[in-house]
Amino acid sequence: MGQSNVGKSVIFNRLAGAHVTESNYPGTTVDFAKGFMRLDQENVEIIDVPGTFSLEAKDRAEEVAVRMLKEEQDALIVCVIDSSKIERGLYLALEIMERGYPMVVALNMWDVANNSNVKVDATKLEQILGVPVAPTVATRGEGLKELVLRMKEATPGEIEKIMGRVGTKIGTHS
Ligand SMILES: Nc1nc2c(ncn2[C@@H]2O[C@H](COP(=O)(O)OP(=O)(O)OP(=O)(O)O)[C@@H](O)[C@H]2O)c(=O)[nH]1
Ligand SMILES: [Mg+2]
Repeated sequence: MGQSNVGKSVIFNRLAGAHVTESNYPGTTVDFAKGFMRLDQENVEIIDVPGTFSLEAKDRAEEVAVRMLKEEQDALIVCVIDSSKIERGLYLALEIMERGYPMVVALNMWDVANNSNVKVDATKLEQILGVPVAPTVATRGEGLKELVLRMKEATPGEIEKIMGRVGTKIGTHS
């Protein structure tokens, strides 16, 4: 899951490879696509959904994503965030964690962030969120192996703890 245009379909196509039942080409996704990938010697189903800003769907494409999340109660969520606009993606990430889904974050567009003045500290973000965070450049396939490896460590984020950590930081005056 993730906002629009962050690279979800590119990641989906790369992970599912030849095992895609219906493909979502890069470009705005309005429906979902399913495929399979190998994880721990098992074939697991993966689903590509349209982008959504939040879990309060504002249009039909967003509704597809939100409905899919509700239907797939035992899903592991890969939350894809555009590293160059990280604060926008965090809102959805927190919402997903609040619902109790195990999650990993793909900090995609890592190349774009690195070519700009945005400096993202993936390790720090991982410490704050308490879920695995992997930088990726989906179009070049970079970081995807690591992303898949980190999926095994995904546990539901403990939202109260995160709020505590965020709160501590916000509340600190120098
Ligand atoms: N530079 C760069 N471009 C990327 C990267 N990942 C994806 N893109 C490009 O970003 C655009 C959007 O990718 P999509 O995979 O369609 O994005 P999406 O999140 O599925 O978009 P929606 O389905 O509309 O929500 C495409 O032109 C991709 O080629 C990346 O890591 N770096
Ligand atoms: Mg898409």
